[in-house]
Amino acid sequence: MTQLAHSFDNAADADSPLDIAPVAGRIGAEVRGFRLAGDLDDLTIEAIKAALVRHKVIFFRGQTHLDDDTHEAFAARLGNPLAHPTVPVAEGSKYLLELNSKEGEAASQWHTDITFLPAFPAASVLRALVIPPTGGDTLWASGVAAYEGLPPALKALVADLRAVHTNAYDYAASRPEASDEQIRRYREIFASTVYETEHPVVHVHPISGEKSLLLGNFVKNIVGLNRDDSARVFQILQDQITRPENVVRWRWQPGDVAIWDNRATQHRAIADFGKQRRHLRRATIAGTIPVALDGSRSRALKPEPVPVAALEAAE
Ligand SMILES: O=C(O)CCC(=O)C(=O)O
Ligand SMILES: [Fe+2]
Repeated sequence: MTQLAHSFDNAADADSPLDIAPVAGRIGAEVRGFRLAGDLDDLTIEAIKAALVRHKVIFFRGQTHLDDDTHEAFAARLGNPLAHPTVPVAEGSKYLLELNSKEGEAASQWHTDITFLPAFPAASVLRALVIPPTGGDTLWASGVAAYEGLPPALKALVADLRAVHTNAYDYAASRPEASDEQIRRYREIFASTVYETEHPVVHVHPISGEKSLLLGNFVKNIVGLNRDDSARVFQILQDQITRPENVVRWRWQPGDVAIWDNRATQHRAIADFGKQRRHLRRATIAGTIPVALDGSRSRALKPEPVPVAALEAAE
Protein backbone atom coordinates (compact mmCIF):
# COMPACT_ATOMS: atom_id res chain seq x y z
CA MET A 1 0.00 0.00 0.00
CA THR A 2 1.26 3.50 -0.81
CA GLN A 3 2.06 5.70 2.16
CA LEU A 4 0.39 9.05 2.64
CA ALA A 5 2.76 11.95 2.05
CA HIS A 6 1.40 13.18 5.36
CA SER A 7 -1.96 12.86 6.99
CA PHE A 8 -3.33 16.10 5.60
CA ASP A 9 -3.41 14.28 2.29
CA ASN A 10 -6.83 12.64 2.04
CA ALA A 11 -6.23 11.25 -1.46
CA ALA A 12 -7.62 7.83 -2.37
CA ASP A 13 -5.21 4.88 -2.27
CA ALA A 14 -4.49 3.90 -5.88
CA ASP A 15 -4.10 0.26 -4.78
CA SER A 16 -7.51 -0.02 -3.11
CA PRO A 17 -9.99 -2.31 -4.87
CA LEU A 18 -12.77 0.03 -3.67
CA ASP A 19 -14.08 3.01 -5.66
CA ILE A 20 -13.17 5.77 -3.22
CA ALA A 21 -14.02 9.46 -3.62
CA PRO A 22 -12.54 11.70 -0.90
CA VAL A 23 -15.07 14.20 0.46
CA ALA A 24 -13.06 16.87 2.33
CA GLY A 25 -9.36 17.76 2.12
CA ARG A 26 -8.23 16.07 5.31
CA ILE A 27 -10.96 13.62 6.30
CA GLY A 28 -13.82 11.59 4.87
CA ALA A 29 -14.40 9.53 1.73
CA GLU A 30 -17.37 8.00 -0.05
CA VAL A 31 -17.09 4.37 -1.13
CA ARG A 32 -19.16 4.24 -4.30
CA GLY A 33 -21.15 1.46 -5.89
CA PHE A 34 -20.77 -0.92 -2.96
CA ARG A 35 -23.29 -3.21 -1.27
CA LEU A 36 -22.61 -3.85 2.43
CA ALA A 37 -23.46 -7.33 3.72
CA GLY A 38 -22.62 -9.77 6.49
CA ASP A 39 -20.88 -12.25 4.20
CA LEU A 40 -18.22 -10.11 2.48
CA ASP A 41 -14.94 -11.90 1.83
CA ASP A 42 -11.84 -11.25 3.94
CA LEU A 43 -9.99 -9.23 1.29
CA THR A 44 -12.93 -6.86 0.93
CA ILE A 45 -13.16 -6.45 4.70
CA GLU A 46 -9.43 -5.66 4.82
CA ALA A 47 -9.91 -3.05 2.07
CA ILE A 48 -12.75 -1.44 4.04
CA LYS A 49 -10.62 -1.38 7.20
CA ALA A 50 -7.69 0.16 5.29
CA ALA A 51 -9.97 2.86 3.81
CA LEU A 52 -11.34 3.52 7.29
CA VAL A 53 -7.92 4.04 8.86
CA ARG A 54 -6.79 6.18 5.92
CA HIS A 55 -9.84 8.46 5.54
CA LYS A 56 -11.07 8.31 9.20
CA VAL A 57 -14.76 8.21 8.18
CA ILE A 58 -16.18 6.42 5.13
CA PHE A 59 -19.67 6.75 3.69
CA PHE A 60 -21.79 4.25 1.75
CA ARG A 61 -24.93 5.55 0.04
CA GLY A 62 -28.02 3.53 -0.77
CA GLN A 63 -27.70 0.65 1.71
CA THR A 64 -31.50 0.43 2.07
CA HIS A 65 -31.32 -3.37 1.83
CA LEU A 66 -29.75 -3.52 5.33
CA ASP A 67 -31.89 -4.39 8.33
CA ASP A 68 -30.79 -4.72 11.96
CA ASP A 69 -29.56 -8.29 11.42
CA THR A 70 -27.44 -7.56 8.37
CA HIS A 71 -26.20 -4.28 9.89
CA GLU A 72 -25.01 -6.25 12.94
CA ALA A 73 -23.60 -9.08 10.83
CA PHE A 74 -21.57 -6.64 8.71
CA ALA A 75 -20.31 -4.73 11.78
CA ALA A 76 -19.22 -8.00 13.41
CA ARG A 77 -16.89 -8.58 10.42
CA LEU A 78 -14.93 -5.47 11.44
CA GLY A 79 -14.26 -6.66 15.02
CA ASN A 80 -15.97 -7.55 18.26
CA PRO A 81 -19.34 -5.84 18.68
CA LEU A 82 -19.71 -3.83 21.87
CA ALA A 83 -23.07 -2.90 23.37
CA HIS A 84 -23.29 0.48 25.09
CA PRO A 85 -22.35 -0.04 28.77
CA THR A 86 -25.44 1.71 30.17
CA VAL A 87 -28.02 2.35 27.42
CA PRO A 88 -30.31 -0.64 26.63
CA VAL A 89 -29.99 -2.02 23.09
CA ALA A 90 -32.43 -0.92 20.36
CA GLU A 91 -35.60 -3.00 20.35
CA GLY A 92 -35.25 -6.19 18.34
CA SER A 93 -31.46 -5.89 17.95
CA LYS A 94 -28.57 -7.67 19.63
CA TYR A 95 -26.36 -4.65 20.37
CA LEU A 96 -27.44 -1.64 18.29
CA LEU A 97 -27.77 1.79 19.87
CA GLU A 98 -30.99 3.64 19.07
CA LEU A 99 -30.82 7.28 17.96
CA ASN A 100 -34.45 8.13 17.33
CA SER A 101 -35.26 11.81 17.59
CA LYS A 102 -38.78 13.21 17.70
CA GLU A 103 -38.18 16.31 19.81
CA GLY A 104 -35.12 17.74 18.08
CA GLU A 105 -32.67 16.01 20.43
CA ALA A 106 -29.34 14.88 18.98
CA ALA A 107 -25.77 14.19 20.07
CA SER A 108 -24.79 17.75 19.19
CA GLN A 109 -21.69 18.07 21.39
CA TRP A 110 -18.33 17.13 19.88
CA HIS A 111 -17.30 13.72 21.25
CA THR A 112 -15.53 10.45 20.62
CA ASP A 113 -17.82 7.51 21.40
CA ILE A 114 -17.66 6.02 24.92
CA THR A 115 -14.23 7.42 25.88
CA PHE A 116 -15.18 7.02 29.55
CA LEU A 117 -14.13 3.35 29.11
CA PRO A 118 -10.42 2.41 28.86
CA ALA A 119 -10.80 0.23 25.73
CA PHE A 120 -13.27 2.59 24.06
CA PRO A 121 -14.61 1.64 20.60
CA ALA A 122 -12.31 1.31 17.60
CA ALA A 123 -15.14 2.02 15.18
CA SER A 124 -18.82 2.85 14.94
CA VAL A 125 -21.16 1.89 12.07
CA LEU A 126 -24.11 4.28 11.82
CA ARG A 127 -27.10 3.51 9.55
CA ALA A 128 -29.70 6.15 8.62
CA LEU A 129 -33.32 4.96 8.63
CA VAL A 130 -35.29 8.24 8.64
CA ILE A 131 -33.68 11.58 7.76
CA PRO A 132 -35.44 14.95 7.76
CA PRO A 133 -35.82 16.63 4.35
CA THR A 134 -33.58 19.42 5.63
CA GLY A 135 -31.04 19.52 8.45
CA GLY A 136 -29.62 16.86 10.75
CA ASP A 137 -26.21 16.54 9.06
CA THR A 138 -23.30 15.05 11.02
CA LEU A 139 -19.75 16.42 11.35
CA TRP A 140 -16.54 14.43 11.91
CA ALA A 141 -13.16 15.95 12.84
CA SER A 142 -9.72 14.39 12.47
CA GLY A 143 -7.70 14.18 15.67
CA VAL A 144 -4.65 13.31 13.55
CA ALA A 145 -4.86 16.40 11.32
CA ALA A 146 -5.46 18.42 14.50
CA TYR A 147 -2.31 17.07 16.18
CA GLU A 148 -0.19 17.53 13.06
CA GLY A 149 -1.38 21.12 12.71
CA LEU A 150 -0.27 22.09 16.21
CA PRO A 151 2.78 24.36 16.44
CA PRO A 152 5.84 22.67 18.04
CA ALA A 153 5.28 24.47 21.36
CA LEU A 154 1.78 23.01 21.70
CA LYS A 155 2.95 19.56 20.55
CA ALA A 156 5.47 19.70 23.41
CA LEU A 157 2.76 20.77 25.85
CA VAL A 158 0.32 17.98 24.95
CA ALA A 159 2.93 15.21 24.88
CA ASP A 160 2.65 14.61 28.63
CA LEU A 161 -0.95 15.69 29.26
CA ARG A 162 -3.61 13.28 30.45
CA ALA A 163 -7.34 13.87 30.78
CA VAL A 164 -10.08 12.24 32.85
CA HIS A 165 -13.11 11.19 30.77
CA THR A 166 -16.46 10.41 32.41
CA ASN A 167 -20.08 9.73 31.50
CA ALA A 168 -21.13 11.71 34.61
CA TYR A 169 -20.97 15.27 33.35
CA ASP A 170 -23.37 18.14 33.93
CA TYR A 171 -25.83 17.27 31.16
CA ALA A 172 -28.31 20.04 31.96
CA ALA A 173 -25.61 22.72 32.09
CA SER A 174 -24.18 21.70 28.73
CA ARG A 175 -27.67 21.51 27.12
CA PRO A 176 -29.89 24.32 28.40
CA GLU A 177 -32.53 23.33 25.82
CA ALA A 178 -32.86 19.77 27.20
CA SER A 179 -36.33 18.66 28.27
CA ASP A 180 -37.02 17.25 31.76
CA GLU A 181 -37.49 13.84 30.10
CA GLN A 182 -34.07 14.05 28.44
CA ILE A 183 -32.42 15.04 31.74
CA ARG A 184 -34.20 12.16 33.52
CA ARG A 185 -33.10 9.73 30.81
CA TYR A 186 -29.54 10.95 31.07
CA ARG A 187 -29.41 10.49 34.87
CA GLU A 188 -31.35 7.24 35.17
CA ILE A 189 -29.96 5.44 32.12
CA PHE A 190 -26.87 7.00 30.56
CA ALA A 191 -25.12 7.78 33.87
CA SER A 192 -26.65 4.89 35.87
CA THR A 193 -23.14 3.53 36.42
CA VAL A 194 -20.41 6.17 36.62
CA TYR A 195 -17.28 5.44 34.61
CA GLU A 196 -14.07 7.42 34.70
CA THR A 197 -10.93 6.76 32.71
CA GLU A 198 -7.64 8.64 32.44
CA HIS A 199 -6.43 8.79 28.83
CA PRO A 200 -3.40 10.50 27.30
CA VAL A 201 -4.35 13.69 25.42
CA VAL A 202 -2.24 12.40 22.51
CA HIS A 203 -2.24 8.70 21.71
CA VAL A 204 -0.60 6.56 19.06
CA HIS A 205 -3.06 4.96 16.65
CA PRO A 206 -2.68 1.17 16.99
CA ILE A 207 -2.81 0.53 13.22
CA SER A 208 -1.41 3.61 11.47
CA GLY A 209 0.99 4.76 14.20
CA GLU A 210 -0.34 8.29 13.65
CA LYS A 211 -0.55 10.57 16.67
CA SER A 212 -4.07 11.73 17.43
CA LEU A 213 -5.59 14.15 19.93
CA LEU A 214 -8.05 12.38 22.24
CA LEU A 215 -10.48 14.76 23.95
CA GLY A 216 -14.20 15.57 23.42
CA ASN A 217 -17.30 16.07 25.49
CA PHE A 218 -16.65 13.32 28.05
CA VAL A 219 -13.53 15.09 29.35
CA LYS A 220 -13.98 16.20 32.93
CA ASN A 221 -10.56 17.73 33.54
CA ILE A 222 -6.95 17.73 32.46
CA VAL A 223 -4.83 16.08 35.14
CA GLY A 224 -2.68 18.41 37.24
CA LEU A 225 -4.35 21.67 36.21
CA ASN A 226 -6.82 23.71 38.23
CA ARG A 227 -10.38 23.99 36.93
CA ASP A 228 -9.89 27.24 35.02
CA ASP A 229 -6.57 26.27 33.42
CA SER A 230 -7.96 22.83 32.59
CA ALA A 231 -10.93 24.43 30.84
CA ARG A 232 -8.70 26.86 28.93
CA VAL A 233 -6.19 24.25 27.76
CA PHE A 234 -9.04 21.91 26.82
CA GLN A 235 -10.67 24.68 24.76
CA ILE A 236 -7.45 25.56 22.88
CA LEU A 237 -7.06 21.91 21.83
CA GLN A 238 -10.75 21.27 21.21
CA ASP A 239 -10.89 24.37 18.96
CA GLN A 240 -7.92 23.02 17.01
CA ILE A 241 -9.64 19.63 16.51
CA THR A 242 -12.91 21.18 15.32
CA ARG A 243 -11.44 23.78 12.96
CA PRO A 244 -13.42 23.57 9.69
CA GLU A 245 -10.21 22.53 7.88
CA ASN A 246 -10.10 19.35 10.00
CA VAL A 247 -13.80 18.54 9.53
CA VAL A 248 -16.07 16.78 7.04
CA ARG A 249 -19.84 17.27 6.93
CA TRP A 250 -22.23 14.60 5.68
CA ARG A 251 -25.69 15.27 4.29
CA TRP A 252 -27.59 12.08 5.03
CA GLN A 253 -30.02 10.19 2.86
CA PRO A 254 -32.03 7.27 4.25
CA GLY A 255 -30.02 4.08 3.69
CA ASP A 256 -26.64 5.78 4.11
CA VAL A 257 -24.05 4.10 6.33
CA ALA A 258 -21.15 6.00 7.91
CA ILE A 259 -18.27 4.13 9.52
CA TRP A 260 -15.76 6.10 11.53
CA ASP A 261 -12.41 5.33 13.09
CA ASN A 262 -13.33 6.29 16.64
CA ARG A 263 -9.64 6.25 17.64
CA ALA A 264 -8.80 9.16 15.34
CA THR A 265 -11.96 11.30 15.23
CA GLN A 266 -14.61 13.24 17.06
CA HIS A 267 -18.12 13.80 15.72
CA ARG A 268 -21.37 15.61 16.45
CA ALA A 269 -24.86 15.88 15.01
CA ILE A 270 -26.27 19.25 13.90
CA ALA A 271 -29.51 19.84 15.82
CA ASP A 272 -31.17 22.10 13.23
CA PHE A 273 -34.13 19.90 12.25
CA GLY A 274 -36.76 21.00 14.76
CA LYS A 275 -39.29 18.30 15.58
CA GLN A 276 -38.88 16.43 12.31
CA ARG A 277 -38.19 12.76 12.79
CA ARG A 278 -34.57 11.61 12.53
CA HIS A 279 -33.79 7.94 13.17
CA LEU A 280 -30.44 6.15 13.00
CA ARG A 281 -29.01 3.01 14.55
CA ARG A 282 -25.38 2.43 15.51
CA ALA A 283 -23.23 -0.65 15.88
CA THR A 284 -20.03 -0.25 17.87
CA ILE A 285 -16.83 -2.26 17.59
CA ALA A 286 -14.61 -2.78 20.64
CA GLY A 287 -11.21 -1.11 20.71
CA THR A 288 -7.95 -1.50 22.59
CA ILE A 289 -6.47 0.54 25.43
CA PRO A 290 -4.82 3.74 24.13
CA VAL A 291 -1.04 4.10 24.33
CA ALA A 292 0.58 7.47 25.06
CA LEU A 293 3.69 8.82 23.31
CA ASP A 294 5.83 7.53 26.22
CA GLY A 295 4.33 4.03 25.89
CA SER A 296 2.14 4.29 29.01
CA ARG A 297 -1.49 3.17 28.87
CA SER A 298 -4.85 4.65 29.77
CA ARG A 299 -6.22 3.55 33.11
CA ALA A 300 -9.68 3.05 34.57
CA LEU A 301 -10.48 5.09 37.69
CA LYS A 302 -14.17 4.13 38.13
CA PRO A 303 -16.15 1.98 38.80
CA GLU A 304 -12.95 0.50 40.28
CA PRO A 305 -9.35 1.24 39.44
CA VAL A 306 -8.15 -1.73 37.40
CA PRO A 307 -4.48 -2.69 37.44
CA VAL A 308 -2.86 -2.27 34.01
CA ALA A 309 -1.83 -5.95 33.94
CA ALA A 310 -5.47 -7.04 34.29
CA LEU A 311 -6.52 -4.70 31.49
CA GLU A 312 -3.82 -6.07 29.21
CA ALA A 313 -4.95 -9.61 29.93
CA ALA A 314 -8.52 -8.66 29.02
CA GLU A 315 -7.64 -7.08 25.66
O1 LIG B 1 -26.86 11.58 15.32
C1 LIG B 1 -25.74 11.76 14.84
O2 LIG B 1 -25.55 12.37 13.79
C2 LIG B 1 -24.52 11.26 15.56
C3 LIG B 1 -24.91 10.39 16.69
C4 LIG B 1 -23.71 9.87 17.43
O3 LIG B 1 -23.05 10.57 18.13
C5 LIG B 1 -23.35 8.46 17.26
O4 LIG B 1 -24.03 7.74 16.52
O5 LIG B 1 -22.37 8.04 17.88
FE1 LIG C 1 -21.41 9.47 18.94
